[in-house]
Amino acid sequence: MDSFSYISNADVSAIDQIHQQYLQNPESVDYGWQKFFEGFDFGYNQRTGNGKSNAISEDALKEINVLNLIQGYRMRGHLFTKTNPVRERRQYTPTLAIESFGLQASDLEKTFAAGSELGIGSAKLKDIVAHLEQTYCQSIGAEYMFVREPKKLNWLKQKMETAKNTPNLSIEEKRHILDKLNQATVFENFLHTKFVGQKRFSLEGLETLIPALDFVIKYGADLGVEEFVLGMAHRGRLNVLANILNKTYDEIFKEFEGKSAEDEGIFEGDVKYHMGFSSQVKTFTGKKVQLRLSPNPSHLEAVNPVVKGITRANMEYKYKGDIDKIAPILIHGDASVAGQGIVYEVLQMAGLPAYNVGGCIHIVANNQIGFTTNYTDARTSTYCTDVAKTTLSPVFHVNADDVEAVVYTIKLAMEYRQEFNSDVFIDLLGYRKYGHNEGDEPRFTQPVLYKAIAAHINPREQYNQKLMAAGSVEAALAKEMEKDFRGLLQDKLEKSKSEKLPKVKNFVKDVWDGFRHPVIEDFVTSPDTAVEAKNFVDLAEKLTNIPSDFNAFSKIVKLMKDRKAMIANDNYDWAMGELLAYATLSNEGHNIRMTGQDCERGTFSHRHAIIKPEDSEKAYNTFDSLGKSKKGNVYFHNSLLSEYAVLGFEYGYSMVTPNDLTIWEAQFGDFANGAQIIIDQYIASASTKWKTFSGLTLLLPHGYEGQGPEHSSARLERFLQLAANYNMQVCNITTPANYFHALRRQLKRKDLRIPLVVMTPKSLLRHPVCVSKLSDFTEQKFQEVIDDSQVNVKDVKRVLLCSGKIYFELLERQQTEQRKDIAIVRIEQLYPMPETQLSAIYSKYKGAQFCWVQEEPKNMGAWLNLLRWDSNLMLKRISRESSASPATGYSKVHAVEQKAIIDKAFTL
Ligand SMILES: Cc1ncc(C[n+]2csc(CCOP(=O)(O)OP(=O)(O)O)c2C)c(N)n1
Repeated sequence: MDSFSYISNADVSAIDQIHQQYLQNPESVDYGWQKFFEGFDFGYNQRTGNGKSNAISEDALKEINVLNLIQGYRMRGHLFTKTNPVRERRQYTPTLAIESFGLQASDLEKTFAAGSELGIGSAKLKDIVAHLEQTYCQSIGAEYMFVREPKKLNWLKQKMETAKNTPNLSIEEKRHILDKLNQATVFENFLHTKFVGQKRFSLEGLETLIPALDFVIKYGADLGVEEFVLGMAHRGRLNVLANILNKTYDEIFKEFEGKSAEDEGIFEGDVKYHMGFSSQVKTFTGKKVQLRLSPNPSHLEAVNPVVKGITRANMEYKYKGDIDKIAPILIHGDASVAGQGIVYEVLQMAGLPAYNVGGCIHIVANNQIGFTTNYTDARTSTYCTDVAKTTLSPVFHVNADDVEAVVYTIKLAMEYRQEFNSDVFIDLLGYRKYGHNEGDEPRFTQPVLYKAIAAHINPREQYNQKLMAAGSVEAALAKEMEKDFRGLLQDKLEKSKSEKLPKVKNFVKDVWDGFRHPVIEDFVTSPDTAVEAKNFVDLAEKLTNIPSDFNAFSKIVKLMKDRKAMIANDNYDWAMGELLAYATLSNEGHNIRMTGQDCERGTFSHRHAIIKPEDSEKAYNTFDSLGKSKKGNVYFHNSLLSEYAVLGFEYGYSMVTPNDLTIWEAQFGDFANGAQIIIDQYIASASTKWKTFSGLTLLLPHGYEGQGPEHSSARLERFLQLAANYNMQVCNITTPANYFHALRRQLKRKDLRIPLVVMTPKSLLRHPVCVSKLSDFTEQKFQEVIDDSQVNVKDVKRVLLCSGKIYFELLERQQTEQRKDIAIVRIEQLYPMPETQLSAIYSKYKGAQFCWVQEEPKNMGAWLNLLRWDSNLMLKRISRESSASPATGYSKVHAVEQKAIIDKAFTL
């Protein structure tokens, strides 16, 4: 299809029709037409003195052409900008020449009412074109006409066309920009000469990122932002740390010298361009702003949901829900923003009630290359930012050499974010002066581009020349700035040689003050998590009440009745154990947040935390029945169909909420594999790499019930393989009360928070034996190991050690065969291994044979990990044989395999 259609070819009668429609109801035609006919009627009436117009002359039609020209610039002007500092842009057709719109050079001097559409009133065509060229085709390319909400669209149009997208900065601001550019440039150059060949992922070619950030913080502060949470990858990170977050230069130099931090314990650190940092800075106009740069792994874009989660949690609690006081800034690479699916997942979250953070400022540090890969191999889309269109977020492509345009655009973006609380993108188009890192030779792969780059003057020099030419600064100023700053860096370098690195600080230290890394002693016994019986029952009663004016669905009425019966009969099921953990924690003032696919009801229909009346979709949170007993918020949110972004978000949320319980539930446990990056890079290793803490809880349905390969295993083995340094707790729990205590324990360790991974049940949710008594909740605490209370030690010849759901199958056989010679002992926590409790079991059943029974194949489940603990255990394994797939897809085969395991366990 031709990419464009022109009014000059339009059917006049069709326009007439629109005109007639407009005369009847102006609102019924498009906004552009409304504007046109307003002008047209006005002109016509002026000429004829007549109130009515019925026909359109050729002359008047040209007004439509001009209007269409204006629309053309708005829609496609970004294709014809001067935004690429080092390359010719691709050629797009048709162009925006007036001829493309049915206009000729002879029309240039004619006056058109359509000029009022631009806010300049009736104007000559040549002035209209100049206005459009200045607005849409210089250093800023605006993509925004896809924005559907008229309010946003008109706001953007009006802002850009009034200012002609032309910066208007004071001398003071200009000097400040020069100063920031000077810092950015000299800092890189200094590192380049002092630490030759060391990787730093230089910002050179995109130095204007530094004034851009400096000004977004300033403008943000002017508009009420008190805190920014930033996420970015390697490129330019050191420069941002030094020149935006004010990490001291000597600290950075020490890191270059390879000095380790004065740290004890299990902290292992990370390379300097992954570490997080936070500081309070003052804008150059004197306003205080809190900045936090989240640590990030090498996995590009993984930090995005984490930043959003941190922002959301602080927005909710620190800023009492004021969406305008805290804002996230994500800095992307051009290759990664186009290539990584997590970017899309995170964008899709932006407007959802569970994840909204009031809009994010996305900046793409676009150096037009990904490692050695050209954009032609890196994406199909025209721009690397095209994903922004999925959520109709405006995008501004800016020439990174034009620092004033960059500053102007960042201001516009910041204002847009505050005005509409939605996402906005800035594509900062520069280049990369060196290779991917400083040791890389870029001419292997981009010989032509790098010739152009070698001859290119850096943005600071360009700006300096521009200011000098305009008489805004004296010739000596830039030189002085450079000399002074170089001198300062040299001093800091000298200083850095003498001392060790100070202790690394958690980038949310203020939140985690008083918390520490775990040590072995922390796991000898679990903290007290029991609750008072009267309170427990009171909360249970309240939780099972349905408000009298709530027209509940009959099955919900029955469910609540059944739950009430559990209280009366003293046998609480899994759901009650779980919900009462939340109720009691809320009653003690803790907030609870659970998200996950379909978690409000629960995939297996066990939770029903949020219910709907029979005749409407209006949700009722059953925790509202707690009334005043609910002291902390209890939120359940069905998530979007994502694992990676959702888990990342919840991880980020938990990074700043040590006193709240944050939970992510996977639909089936193995779907967590879509979020493996978050599990590997954050949950398992963040505390040892970055000294950050989290008490995030993962609920992963797990158990072999003949449901096939995808729905049986939460891949317990992977979590156990990742487990070390007390980085997480991995549990496979068999009783509602123990689950209750495990959840409560998350907040009851005095000065520790550790992620908890629970293999949660499916069939056990309704298993008649999988119930707990009131006293289990009120007199117990978490039991890492549960011994067999039905056997006499002296009779026992074999001890079956097991974990999770298979216990109930073993128990059934033990009971049917009335076996007193076989004891079944449950290991409820598989990491940290409850060594003390297990030693007691070994001593107690000394002389008996110990077998490990698992339903997972030999190469999965806990087996291999058990060998890691004690190769002398001489444990005998009873399980499925090694298998490439977690489970059979045939339920009959499953039943045979399962029976074989139980048979073997009971055959001495
Ligand atoms: C998910 C992921 N895949 C691959 C890599 C390896 N890698 C590191 S940087 C890079 C190129 C990134 O290009 P871009 O996003 O344009 O950022 P730039 O380095 O050019 O600033 C690659 C492929 C990575 N870090 N993460």
